[in-house]
Amino acid sequence: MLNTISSQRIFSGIQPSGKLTIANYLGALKPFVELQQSGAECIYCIVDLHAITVWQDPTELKHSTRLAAACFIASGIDVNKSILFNQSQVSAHAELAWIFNCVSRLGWLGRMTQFKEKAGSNRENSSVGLFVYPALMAADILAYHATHVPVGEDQKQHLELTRDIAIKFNNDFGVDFFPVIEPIIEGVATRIMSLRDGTKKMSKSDPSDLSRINLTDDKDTIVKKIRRAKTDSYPIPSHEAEISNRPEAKNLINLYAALSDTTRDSVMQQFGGKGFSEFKDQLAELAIECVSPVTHEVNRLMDDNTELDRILATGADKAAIIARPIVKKTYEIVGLLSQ
Ligand code: AQP
Repeated sequence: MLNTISSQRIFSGIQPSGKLTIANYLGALKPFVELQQSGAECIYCIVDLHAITVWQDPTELKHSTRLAAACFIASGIDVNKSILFNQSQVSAHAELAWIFNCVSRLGWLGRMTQFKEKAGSNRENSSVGLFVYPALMAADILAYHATHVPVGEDQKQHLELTRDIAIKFNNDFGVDFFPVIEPIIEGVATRIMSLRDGTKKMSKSDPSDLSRINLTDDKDTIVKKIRRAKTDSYPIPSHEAEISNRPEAKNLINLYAALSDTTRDSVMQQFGGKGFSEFKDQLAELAIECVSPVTHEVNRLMDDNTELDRILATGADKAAIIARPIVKKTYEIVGLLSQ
């Protein structure tokens, strides 16, 4: 798919809700770079307004936003080819989100599994922002009339909602204004799981640092985390049929396949029947090979906050030029008087 969409407009984002992980790299940043290389017009956003749907320490949030920007650039996003900015600097996102809050139905939002997972048993005490998160995500994408959105598997339901919102808006107002977007969810890295629990996705906000590999982890930390990754007491599976009830084994095999650009089958052919110890050492080596150059560059970029802030502000100016007329036209369609 990647090579057939060079004439399209790509939008995607990452929350600065912690340190970016190897799952964010494999599931998002790496495909973002491939899309940039395909020649498509790419708009990448650090979605800080999404991050504050759960509590963020203000000083930490600023740091995490710059860190995320550094991770994008260190992973290969070229700010002269792609637009990179943080969401709160472009008011179109919040403005369009309000319109979409009025288009979305309570029932649609109530069915979102991410809300149910994040709100957990404390639903009554979760923020309204967390509930309407998917309407803001629809605004992020549709403010640019983006056509394609690369994401990991966890965002699939939100993208279906973006399609529903675009269709309902167009029907309600009798227009053909918002595009019905196509998700791009490809490869073995679309759902990397926690190193401590193969049934939970790897998340930058997981309370356990051992559950994930951060893009800022040093070599020793990566080795330690992979050695301590949960496995079972059986040998490595040799066939697809043997992994269905072994989430931790499946996850490490997936991670190996993603890092070595190969398939799960070929990893199982190489290691099937062996113990996890040698496999984990080789997996740690691959993870270090992937993460170390990024970490090195991130550290260099984080030495100059002024330059990172300048890059984000320049990106925001470019993004606003695209989004402003789309919001203006939306207001006109809805019947809001504006200059
Ligand atoms: N485990 C994952 N495997 C593959 N892709 C993943 N992504 C996230 N986790 C995985 C992809 O990374 C992009 C950015 O995600 P996000 O920051 O917007 O929010 P998220 O999906 O909720 O990611 P996290 O790391 O789990 O953040 P927190 O802990 O704050 O909720 C998306 O494309 C996502 O699919």
